[in-house]
Amino acid sequence: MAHDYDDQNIFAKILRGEIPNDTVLETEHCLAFNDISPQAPVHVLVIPKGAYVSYDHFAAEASDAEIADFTRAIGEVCRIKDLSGADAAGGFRVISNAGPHGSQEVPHLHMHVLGGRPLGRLLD
Ligand code: IU
Repeated sequence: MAHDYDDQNIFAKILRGEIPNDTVLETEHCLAFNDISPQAPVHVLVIPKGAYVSYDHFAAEASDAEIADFTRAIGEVCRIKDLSGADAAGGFRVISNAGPHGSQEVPHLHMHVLGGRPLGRLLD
């Protein structure tokens, strides 16, 4: 994937404080906020503060500290939103779209954390 970062994308503006967001969690290297158009009762986006377009870009260029923080932030969102239970109401999906085939709309890496309803099977 091309990794040219457009610093005018909407999440860059959110990170610069130019546009408000509904924050769920902020860490040293990440921000998590409620999706503006939720596809499930819980729909949180977790983004790194660094300028990464997609997961492959991030995995190649981010520091170990950024990667650890991002990974833990996603888990923390699951805990905050009470998605981690093994009962019938528990469970979640973490997904990241990349590029044209992935239908990525915002060119700043984001993980969707979805839950709060049965999500169906993603892959058959
Ligand atoms: P995608 O994976 O790039 O397709 O997802 C982009 C998400 O960003 C999508 O779920 C939008 O609802 C969400 N979003 C947002 O939360 N706030 C915004 O201002 C904009 C998009 I534009």
